[in-house]
Amino acid sequence: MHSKRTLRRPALAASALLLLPALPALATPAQAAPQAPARAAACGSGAAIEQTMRGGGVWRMCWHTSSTAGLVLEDVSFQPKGEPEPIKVLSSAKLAQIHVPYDDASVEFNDVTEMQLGESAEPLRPKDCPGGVLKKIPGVDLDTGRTKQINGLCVTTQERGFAFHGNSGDIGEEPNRKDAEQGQDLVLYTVNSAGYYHYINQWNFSDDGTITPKAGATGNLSPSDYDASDDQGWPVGNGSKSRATSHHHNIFWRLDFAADGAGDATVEQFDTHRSGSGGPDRTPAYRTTRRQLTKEAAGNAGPAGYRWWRVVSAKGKNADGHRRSWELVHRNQAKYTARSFTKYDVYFTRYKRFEQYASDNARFGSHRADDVGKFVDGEELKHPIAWVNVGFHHIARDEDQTPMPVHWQGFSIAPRDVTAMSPLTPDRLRKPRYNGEPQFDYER
Ligand SMILES: [Cu+2]
Repeated sequence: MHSKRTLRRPALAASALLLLPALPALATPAQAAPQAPARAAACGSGAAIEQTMRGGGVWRMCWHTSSTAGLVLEDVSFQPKGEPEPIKVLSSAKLAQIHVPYDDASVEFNDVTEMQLGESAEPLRPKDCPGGVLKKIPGVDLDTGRTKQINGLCVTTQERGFAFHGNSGDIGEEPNRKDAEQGQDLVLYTVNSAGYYHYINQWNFSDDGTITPKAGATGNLSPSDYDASDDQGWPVGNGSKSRATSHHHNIFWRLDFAADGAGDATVEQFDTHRSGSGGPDRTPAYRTTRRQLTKEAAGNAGPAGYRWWRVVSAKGKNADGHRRSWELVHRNQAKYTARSFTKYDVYFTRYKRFEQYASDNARFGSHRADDVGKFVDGEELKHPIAWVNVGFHHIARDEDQTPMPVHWQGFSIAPRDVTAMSPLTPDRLRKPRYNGEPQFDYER
């Protein structure tokens, strides 16, 4: 009888095991013809992407692929409309693990490191990348098992709905006007298989400076999982004969911030607590406190999102004199607490070259600490690396057949005080009188 593991992920499990002894190559050389020649040089061996958004801002970044994480982004900057220079946000950003433990306690997968997610890019067709451009990345030729170049990275733009909608009379403009604009994202994605699952590894870069990494799970439920081996499962199919075993998808991203181009940013944690009891005709008072994390740390966003973090630029200030920062907007859907690296939503660690994956990190050298839970060991938090963990407990449903509808997990990196006003604020409202407490003519 086959082991469940082999049955779950037949093709890749075998190839991944064969590859293990020769694994250390972390990155494959850059792919694809570089565009924007002037910037390509700055990307070293990587390729450049430069996109001017409809709202006037410009996203710039370099990219390459690795055999583990797949798409790796470097030197990500945004130049809001009106700013003289690009504002650097990230030095590097990538998937740091997809950890999939099954509720029957039989197996747990590390799809990025063990399954070599980056080696299983699926070819994309023009219709898989509406309005965009397909770039060549390495994929595996299923006939020969060899790596070949495929159209695997989509670079496109997408509508994101309202960017804003407001009435300028509220801030004292006469005559008042309605302002409304539709927002736009620069979107990058690859599709990588891990056994029966296909993961969409996607990065959205919004015209307001927000970055949203997200992973979409699709493909098919594992054919060998319809056995309710967790003594529960969910009946999928006619009657209750087939019961799909539930499991978690714990997805991690690693972010090396370069706030304003420097690695010496600080990290601040904000906590909001109820500070008064209120009364029959008063709501309770709330108080938000801030503290700088001076040592490596891990934490949870809290059930109601009452804790959050921001990475603060050491040198950059906006025109209002406020320090530039980038906030992690994090809402964990499910928390798997059985492993030290899944206990927390966010980990901040001091940069170390050999700390690259949220789990299974020692696969690339036995001297390396194995997971992000162990990276947090009391060191001073210089050059902070953010590790973001977003969990999902997958209890399958009838609709998960077939192919399974995409289920997304992700978070956002939102600018906080990067510019004095929103980068999308209409030019006629970019005036001192609309920045800060509004002034009305009858007051003047
Ligand atoms: Cu699943």
